[in-house]
Amino acid sequence: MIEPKKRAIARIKLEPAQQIQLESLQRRHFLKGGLTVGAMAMLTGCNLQDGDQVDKVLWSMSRWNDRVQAWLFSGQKLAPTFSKDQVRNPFPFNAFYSEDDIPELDTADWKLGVSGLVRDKAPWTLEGLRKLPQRSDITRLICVEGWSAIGQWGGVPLRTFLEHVGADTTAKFVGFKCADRYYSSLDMPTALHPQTLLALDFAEVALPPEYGYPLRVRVPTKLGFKNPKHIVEIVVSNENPGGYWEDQGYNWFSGI
Ligand SMILES: Nc1nc2c(c(=O)[nH]1)N[C@H]1C(S)=C(S)[C@@H](COP(=O)(O)O)O[C@H]1N2
Ligand SMILES: [Mo]
Repeated sequence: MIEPKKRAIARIKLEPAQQIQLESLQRRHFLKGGLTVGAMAMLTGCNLQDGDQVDKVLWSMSRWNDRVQAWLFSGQKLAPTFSKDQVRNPFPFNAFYSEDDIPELDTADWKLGVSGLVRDKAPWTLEGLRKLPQRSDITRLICVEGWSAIGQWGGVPLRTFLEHVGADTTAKFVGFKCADRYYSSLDMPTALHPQTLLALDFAEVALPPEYGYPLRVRVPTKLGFKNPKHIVEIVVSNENPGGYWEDQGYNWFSGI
């Protein structure tokens, strides 16, 4: 049995004065068009290294109304990209368990299941995914636990994949199930966003186990917990599939 580790964010308590300050900051940025990953960098100081502060902002952000944020979301806005020399090495590992419990998946057995509102439900192999058009972006992953890091992820744009399997792209959600009991989901506009990838590579080589071998979602317009690793199934649905952290009170939308 994998022991979940403690989440720093659950322990955050704000002083009343801090609460008021944060709320007014949020209101300002909210009215400008929603809290973007970029605006969050501003709110939390430029390097996003101060765990405490990031936690406070994000925890307050979690109480925001998902529906209002979805309404503000354009589906088009691009996340900032960086240069190769800005990539963090080694990249931080994070999961609800420690590094000792990273699932080790066997390439030979691995298949990606496809279910829900799609024309073609045949499972996919790694080889099949490699044959689809690929894309690579250098972007920042931001975790609610108070760290962020720049990395390079490459793979199949989720949009390309959804088109290939004949997904109903008027459906509301795309859900992901992982080999480690983790799960998450995206709204359809985010699933179709050009930078949202089914990532096969990190730093131009196949994803190592700690970063989600053999396949993960990389969505730079969302927070880290919406980037599921070790995915084994994709479901297209009009019912919100939720997520591991989302179902424990984290803001479902969590992004721009
Ligand atoms: N399968 C799985 N995916 C997961 C998680 C997890 O526990 N299991 N943790 C999420 C969280 S909270 C973060 S911040 C990122 C961390 O990705 P990294 O290990 O590549 O830095 O993975 C996300 N995807
Ligand atoms: Mo995270």
